[in-house]
Amino acid sequence: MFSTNRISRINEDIQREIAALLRDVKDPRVKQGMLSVTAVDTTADLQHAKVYISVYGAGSEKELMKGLKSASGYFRYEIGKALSIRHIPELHFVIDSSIERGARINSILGELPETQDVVRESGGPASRIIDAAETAKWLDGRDNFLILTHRRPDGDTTGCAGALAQGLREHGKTAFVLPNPEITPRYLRFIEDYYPPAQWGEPDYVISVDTASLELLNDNAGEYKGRISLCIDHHSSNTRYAEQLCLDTSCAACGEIVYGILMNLSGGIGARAAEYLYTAVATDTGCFSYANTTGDTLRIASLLVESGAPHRALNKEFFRTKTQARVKIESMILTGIEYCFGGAAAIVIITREMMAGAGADEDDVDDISSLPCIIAGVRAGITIREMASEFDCKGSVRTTPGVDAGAIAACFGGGGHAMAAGVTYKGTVAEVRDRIIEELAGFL
Ligand SMILES: [Mn+2]
Repeated sequence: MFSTNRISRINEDIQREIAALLRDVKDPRVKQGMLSVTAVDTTADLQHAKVYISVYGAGSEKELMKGLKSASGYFRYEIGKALSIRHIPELHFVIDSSIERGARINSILGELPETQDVVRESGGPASRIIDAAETAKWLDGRDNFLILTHRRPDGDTTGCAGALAQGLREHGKTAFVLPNPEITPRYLRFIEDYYPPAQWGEPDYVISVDTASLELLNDNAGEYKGRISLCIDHHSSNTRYAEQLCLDTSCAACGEIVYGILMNLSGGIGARAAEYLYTAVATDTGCFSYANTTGDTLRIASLLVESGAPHRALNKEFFRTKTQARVKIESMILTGIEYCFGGAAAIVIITREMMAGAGADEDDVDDISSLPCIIAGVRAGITIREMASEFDCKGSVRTTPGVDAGAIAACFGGGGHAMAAGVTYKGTVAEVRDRIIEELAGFL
């Protein structure tokens, strides 16, 4: 017989292993919906283990159980390789319908990083890391929320904010989105219906979405910066400024995390929130074509479509439609493209003069930094953009696997993901270009 401590460690190990292995199972019966392993209960003699599975999304639980049963030999074999226990218990899968139980352990969205011993950007101790189920529980017990979006708002931050506000309202809560002064017409409709009325008082809880650090918030969010209760994010560069952080860096879009939270909160998602989240996920993945797209991304997108997201119209609107100004600026960019390192890097520059010449606004250059990476052989695509003045530049780094965009950006004090990162630079576009080429030499 094993001690309770030892058994609970074994339970955790088995749970973690099965959660990871589930991603590799190809059986379509197991692939339906979103699965999470909420708990494992192993008998003291190690003969049997109950594995509690929670499932979101359509599909037959009966078929799922059959699929899991047929995969259990594979699970036991892999667990045997990973864990040093002399007997691998027989696995018995049980559907766990209790959200309470799910709240205790893993989210559907995988393992969360350990809380690091850091001081929060806002001054307090490091954020407490919570998963989607815990986040839902936290929201469920509170009310009167204000949601913040980031500077230069994109489809992910606005889609998440709108969906969260909508989902919270459908759940009987009061929720608003702080007006974003930099919002463009492209994404306005996702948040403007949730702007607080003039007579609204103070929020009780402030939430930020898709926002890695406090400096990414607009000035009008200033009064809330020191009191953000919850941050929902997928950036590994998150500075842990909020009291609680629901972070999953394996997600291509923050929208995937918000989906998990709303499913935990209400067990379903309405058509409006589905539309917003589909946009969030689609725009952060270049319509599911960037390398950040995972099976989970596609599964969530499919569940969002089933919940009423008008994917055809959204894909047409966001990916198959270009303004004349966009076509013009793209043609200017492509004409001026510069190759370095034998074509492994492509650098494009967008000056204010080019923007004016094309008659382009912010919406017209949305996600333009993905452009240099469409060229064959390019492993690092750099877009340098002149911003408010000629000494005020923004660089975007997009890379293919194996070249760390975040590390390149870090040379300039910037940050982001492994394949997409950004920097701001005080200097001219020509200076940034020279410095980036210097730094790139170490990466290509
Ligand atoms: Mn995002």
